[in-house]
Amino acid sequence: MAGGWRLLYFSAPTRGEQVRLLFHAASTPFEDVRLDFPKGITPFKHSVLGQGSPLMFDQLPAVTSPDGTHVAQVAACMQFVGRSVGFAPESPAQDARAMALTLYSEEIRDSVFYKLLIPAVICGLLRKKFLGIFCFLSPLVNLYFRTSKVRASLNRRVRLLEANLDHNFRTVGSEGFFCGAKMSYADVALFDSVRESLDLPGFDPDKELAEFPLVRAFLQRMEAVPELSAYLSKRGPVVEAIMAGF
Ligand SMILES: N[C@@H](CCC(=O)N[C@@H](CS)C(=O)NCC(=O)O)C(=O)O
Repeated sequence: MAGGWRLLYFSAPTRGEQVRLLFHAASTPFEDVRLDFPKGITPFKHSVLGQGSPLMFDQLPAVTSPDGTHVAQVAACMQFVGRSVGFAPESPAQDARAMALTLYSEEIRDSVFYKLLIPAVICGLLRKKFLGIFCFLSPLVNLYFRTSKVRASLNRRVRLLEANLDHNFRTVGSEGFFCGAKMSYADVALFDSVRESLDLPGFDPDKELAEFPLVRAFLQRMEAVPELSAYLSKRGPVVEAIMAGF
């Protein structure tokens, strides 16, 4: 492939969405290849393309750079794009922090976001497909997926993020970002995973963030970035964006 950047990911604004946000934040044009879940990935797998597959591990997201380099694993995609478009700390030590924060963002995604998204989509389907007849099953779905326990687990993670924002302020003197003085790929990753988790049913973001003023201010600052707000307001809330596909 020659030319520009390309992102392969499912249409749903889930794990790979942070890469889209990063391209938007950096005002970097990219080919946003949106695949249907779950079959859209098949034509790109090794079983079909052999060594020509752009998917290192037959998973999405996958990024291809203008010189044809393919990168997999979302944290590596974020670092690769971030370093290429000027959204990465310059020092190796700060870049290691950015990577650590991006991996932690993925822990939030796996242990909170996806765990709440699945029951939210099931409840949404019960409402949409069955005209609300089976809505009475929603509390059972939430019980089965232990959603209140999962929601409670976000608190201790956000507390650690608050401590990391405070650390960056004390060491670098930068107010507002996680790593160094400028916005980096780690900020975009955490903005995505925390914002979208808090947007899922059952959370009251104001209440959840009441004891974390730095995280709250961080989310507000990121939301005000014109390139991000333009994209996000067009896209809409995550559950609605996913439900639109059913
Ligand atoms: N650790 C990987 C996880 C990738 C992953 O689980 N991707 C899912 C979509 S979010 C996928 O490709 N599923 C389809 C499949 O495995 O066929 C990463 O960080 O990118």
